[in-house]
Amino acid sequence: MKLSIVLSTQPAKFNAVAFKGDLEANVAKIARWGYDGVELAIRDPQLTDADAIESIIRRYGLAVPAIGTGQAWGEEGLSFPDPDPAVRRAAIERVKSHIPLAARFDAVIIIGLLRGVVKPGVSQEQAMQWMVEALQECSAAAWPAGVRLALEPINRYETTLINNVRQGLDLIERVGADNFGLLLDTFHMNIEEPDMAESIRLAGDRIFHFHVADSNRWYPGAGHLDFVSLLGTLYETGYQGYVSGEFMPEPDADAAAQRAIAHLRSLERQISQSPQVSQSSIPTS
Ligand code: LER
Ligand code: MN
Repeated sequence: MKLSIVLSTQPAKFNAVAFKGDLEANVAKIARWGYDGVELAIRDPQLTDADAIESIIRRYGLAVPAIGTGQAWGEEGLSFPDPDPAVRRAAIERVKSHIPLAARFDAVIIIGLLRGVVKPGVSQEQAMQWMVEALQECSAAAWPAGVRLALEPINRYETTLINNVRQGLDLIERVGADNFGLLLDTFHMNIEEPDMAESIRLAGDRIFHFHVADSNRWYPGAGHLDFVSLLGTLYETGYQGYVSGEFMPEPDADAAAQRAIAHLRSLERQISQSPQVSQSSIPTS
């Protein structure tokens, strides 16, 4: 099982990112605890030193399976369905600006809250249309670099645009790009999916990335989700990617990260022995 954890490269308000601040110190700890990768949350690639980030991460032997873009919404208000065309354009250009770094690491670009919310005066259908057009443009720009984009269904309290897997699959149809898929997050799924395992099966080979948090958005093991069933079902789909921790820094970031990996590794044998999974279909670290 390949495990990663979300790490922010710049200060941000989003509270389910456990690690912020000194990049090298955080990368060193994450590697020492046994993670295989770090998922980078990057607000604006132009404000980061890609060579420096790459050299630190490679020095510690970690992979970067995904790059999160939501801080451009959280900190700057950029989004695909904004009524202001300049904001929509800036959101699209911001996603495109992640492509070179994503290509270096073979990382998926995450479209979480950057897809936005429906603002007053904009209809749901207009917002959807702008989002589809933006995703088509970004997927087309990423294709020559071999980069994939993953949209994350997010619970209803954060957006009305794509809350569940079924809507995500309909969106994939509308976007019509082979390098566009889904990121499933167990926290959002626990709120929105009638049957989480069934939704994982439904998403199947369109799952490009996977976030784990427990039912309370604390580290896996702190709530009541059944990770043996969920991850067993994930690997049953043929998923070979990373399982990435995105949870609250509770009781503190270090404890949460260590408890998460201890819990998930302790379940590995059970997951591989669950009826639907054969050992060979779980990617090894
Ligand atoms: C980001 O991955 C996420 O899960 C969202 O809750 C962001 O608000
Ligand atoms: Mn998430």
